[in-house]
Amino acid sequence: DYKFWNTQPVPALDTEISEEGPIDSKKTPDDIPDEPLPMLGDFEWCEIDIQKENELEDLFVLLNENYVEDKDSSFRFNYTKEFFNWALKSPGWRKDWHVGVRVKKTNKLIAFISAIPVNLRVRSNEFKSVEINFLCIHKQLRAKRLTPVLIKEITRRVNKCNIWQALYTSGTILPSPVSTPRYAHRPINWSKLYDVGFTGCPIDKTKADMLAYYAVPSVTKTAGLRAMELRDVDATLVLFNKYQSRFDMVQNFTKEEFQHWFLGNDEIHKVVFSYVVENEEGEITDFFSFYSLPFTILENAIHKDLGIGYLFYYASNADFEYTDRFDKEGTTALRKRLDSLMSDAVVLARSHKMDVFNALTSQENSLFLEDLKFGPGDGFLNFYLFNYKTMPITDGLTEDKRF
Ligand code: YNC
Repeated sequence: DYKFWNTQPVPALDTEISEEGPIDSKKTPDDIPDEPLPMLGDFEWCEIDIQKENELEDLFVLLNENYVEDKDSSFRFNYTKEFFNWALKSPGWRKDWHVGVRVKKTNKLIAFISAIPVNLRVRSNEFKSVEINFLCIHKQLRAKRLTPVLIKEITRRVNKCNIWQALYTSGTILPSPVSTPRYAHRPINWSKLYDVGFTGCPIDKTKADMLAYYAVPSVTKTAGLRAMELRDVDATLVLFNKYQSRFDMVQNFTKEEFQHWFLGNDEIHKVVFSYVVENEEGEITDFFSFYSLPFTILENAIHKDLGIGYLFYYASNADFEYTDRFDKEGTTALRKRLDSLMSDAVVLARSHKMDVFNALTSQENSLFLEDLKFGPGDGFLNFYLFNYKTMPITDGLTEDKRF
C-alpha cells in the first residue's frame, strides 16, 4: 500500500487527472534543509566521483553485482565504465547528484542513486527537471526502507538547485505511471538467444526455420546512410526537434546535450551509435541511434554475455509535408521509411556484435515493429513524473491510425 509513495507528490494509482501541472505548493531552495538526511547507524553518505578510477570501480562493482535482473535471475545488466561516463556525465552533471551510501567501517559502497539535469516538455509546458536512474541497494540490505531515504536525499539535493520535477522509469509499478510501453525484441543471433534461454523455439518450427526467419542482411540498403559526425550536429538537431514536436512528452536537447548523447566523446567507446541519411542535395533527411548495454549471463557454461542493442532516438522527414500527422498517406510514407531505416539499424547492430535489438512500443515504434520481426517481450517499462500530474501520455497512434 505504498507507505512511502503515499507521502510523495505523485498521483495515487487510478486517479483521474483533469488539470496538468506541479502537485506541491511552490517552494524556494531556502525552504529546503541544508543538511543531508540522517543516515542509519553503520552507514554514511558519500558522493561518487566517477572521474576517479577507484570510485568508478566501486560503482561498477555495486551495480554489476546488485542491479536489475530478469525475473528468473538468468541475466543482469552489464554496465561498463564507458556507459557510466555517458549516462552520468551529460552536460550540467554534478558530482553531488551521484549519491552513494558506504559502510562506515569498511568503506564498502552499498547503495547508490543518481540525478542528471534534463529539460522536459510535457505537451506545451517546458520545465527544468532531472532524470533519476541507477537506484541500487546491495542485495544483503534490501527491505530495510533505505530506498525512501535515498529518494528523499536526492530530492533535497535537486530542490536545493531550484529544480522540483523529475522523470524516472522502472519495471516496478508505483503511483502512478504516465505511460507504460512494452519491450519488443528483434532476434539477431537467434541460436545464441536460444542457447542461453532468452528465447524459445515454437513447437511447430525447427531451429533451421527460426534461423532462416530471423536472417539479417549483411549490408544496409538506404542510399546515403552513414555514421553521424560532428559536422552533422546542427542539421540533425533541426530535423530531430521538428520530428519530436509531434510527441506529448519529450526531453529537449541543447546542442551540447545532443552531441553528448549521440556522439559521445573519447571516454565513451562503443556505447552509442548514431547514423544519418544525407540526400544528394547534402540535406540530412533521417537519423537513428542505438546504444549498447549487454547482459551478463549468470549461469551458462558456454556464453558469458549477450550483446544487446537498444533503439534510442530517431527522426525522419518522411511525413513532414503532411500537416496532419495522422494523414493516412503521410503515415504510410513514414512507415515505409522507418521500415527501411530500422532494418538497416538491425544490420548495423549485428555489425557491432549485438545478439538482439530491443525497442519499446512507445511513440511511433509500433509502425515498424511487426514488419521488422520484433516480438513482444515479457517486460514493460513504466515512465513516471515526480511532482507533476498529467493526463496519460499515449503513443499518439490511436487504434484506427495503427496498421
Ligand atoms: C523503484 N524502482 O515501493 P512503498 S529504477 C522507486 N523506484 O515504498 P526498501 C521503489 N521506489 O511501497 P528495497 C522502487 N522499488 O512503501 C521499490 N521502491 O511506498 C519503493 N533492486 O524500500 C517501494 N533498481 O529500501 C517501497 O526496498 C520502498 O530494499 C521500499 O530496495 C528497492 O533507478 C531497490 O531495480 C529497487 O536495488 C533499490 O530492490 C532494490 O527492495 C534494488 O525497503 C535492483 O521503495 C535494482 C533496481 C531500480 C531501477 C531507477 C529509478 C528510480 C526512481 C526513484 C524515484 C525518484 C523520485 C524522484 C526524486 C527526485 C525528485 C526531484 C526533484
